[in-house]
Amino acid sequence: MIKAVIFDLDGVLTDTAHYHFQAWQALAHSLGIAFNEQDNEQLKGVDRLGSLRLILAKGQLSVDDATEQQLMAQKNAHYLKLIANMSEADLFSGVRPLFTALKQRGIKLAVASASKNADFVLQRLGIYNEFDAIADAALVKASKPDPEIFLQAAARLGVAPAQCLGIEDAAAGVSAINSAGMQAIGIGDAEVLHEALRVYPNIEALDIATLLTL
Ligand code: G16
Ligand code: MG
Repeated sequence: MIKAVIFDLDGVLTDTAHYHFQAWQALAHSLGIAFNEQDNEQLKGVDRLGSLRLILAKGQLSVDDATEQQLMAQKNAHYLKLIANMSEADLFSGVRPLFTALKQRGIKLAVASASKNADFVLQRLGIYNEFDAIADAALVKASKPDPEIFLQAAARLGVAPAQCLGIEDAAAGVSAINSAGMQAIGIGDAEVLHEALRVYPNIEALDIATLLTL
């Protein structure tokens, strides 16, 4: 019986996954490294340093620590510009009704996001206060696919992992949910997210009755 739903943020509740892609692509191109949406699938849900290292490895580049810091700052400055004007209108449709339906059934809600910008985005979307717990990059050491962030969210909710359902748009995130001993729902491409129990093209398509029987 599901007692809590733990949502990924970027790509599940709003389209920031696309802004992350744009900012990483610009950085990769500035380094002379080819980078397209397919390459980006590997980066989804992966923290900032892990993402940078995947791009550098693709270009067979190695840089010192100071340069890594500078490149991450460059990407984040670009990303912050892209999200500066976000508002409640950027919340994916279907999210509010889903939250309401889950709350009516006494189900707790949490966020598990690898992003250091999660609080800012949640506030912009007007949903910061909707959650019983928020686990973000500031709280955990290990990046998805490690289960740590989902386990932290469950611990903060006081719900056993087996009674949690996680919703993710990233292959690394689905692996993290499975490793945490939770049920995984994917949002996006069924091939990319084949480790999930069920995959829906977007959050609006998600069928709550089915979810709650899992
Ligand atoms: C997100 C994105 C990733 C991004 C990571 C770190 O995770 O999916 O693409 O690299 O956060 O973001 P930042 O640079 O803002 O700290 P999630 O878990 O919300 O999908
Ligand atoms: Mg995501």
